Amino acid sequence: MTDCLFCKIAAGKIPAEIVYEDDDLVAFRDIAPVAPQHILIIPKKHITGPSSIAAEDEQLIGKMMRVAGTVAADNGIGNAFRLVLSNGADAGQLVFHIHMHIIGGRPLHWPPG
Ligand code: D5M
Repeated sequence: MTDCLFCKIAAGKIPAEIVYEDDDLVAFRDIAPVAPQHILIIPKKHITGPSSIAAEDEQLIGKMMRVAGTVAADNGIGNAFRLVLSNGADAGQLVFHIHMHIIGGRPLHWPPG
């Protein structure tokens, strides 16, 4: 998608602090961290959000979840982290390219805000 911030990051057209990249996924540090460790992982494919995941995306989204764990381990987050996906503006989604927050580095409480 031409006018998507995260598509531009995935394509290297906008700089980001990338911590992981492969053919399908990119992970980069969140520009507004809510914890000492706050990384976003996205598919390079433009998917608007969780409710737009098609059957053909199941393997890709499964991979995104699996790699989130290795990204956490490789960046010193350890075993205590939270994965967050928001769907829709009323749920706080600001960027309409699916992204999973990997949040850690401090005790995390429930419920979130
Ligand atoms: O989260 C969208 C997240 O995207 C939010 O935590 C800020 C982050 N963000 C926005 N622009 C950038 C850039 N340029 N680099 C890194 N991170 C960014 P949401 O779940 O949609 O509320």
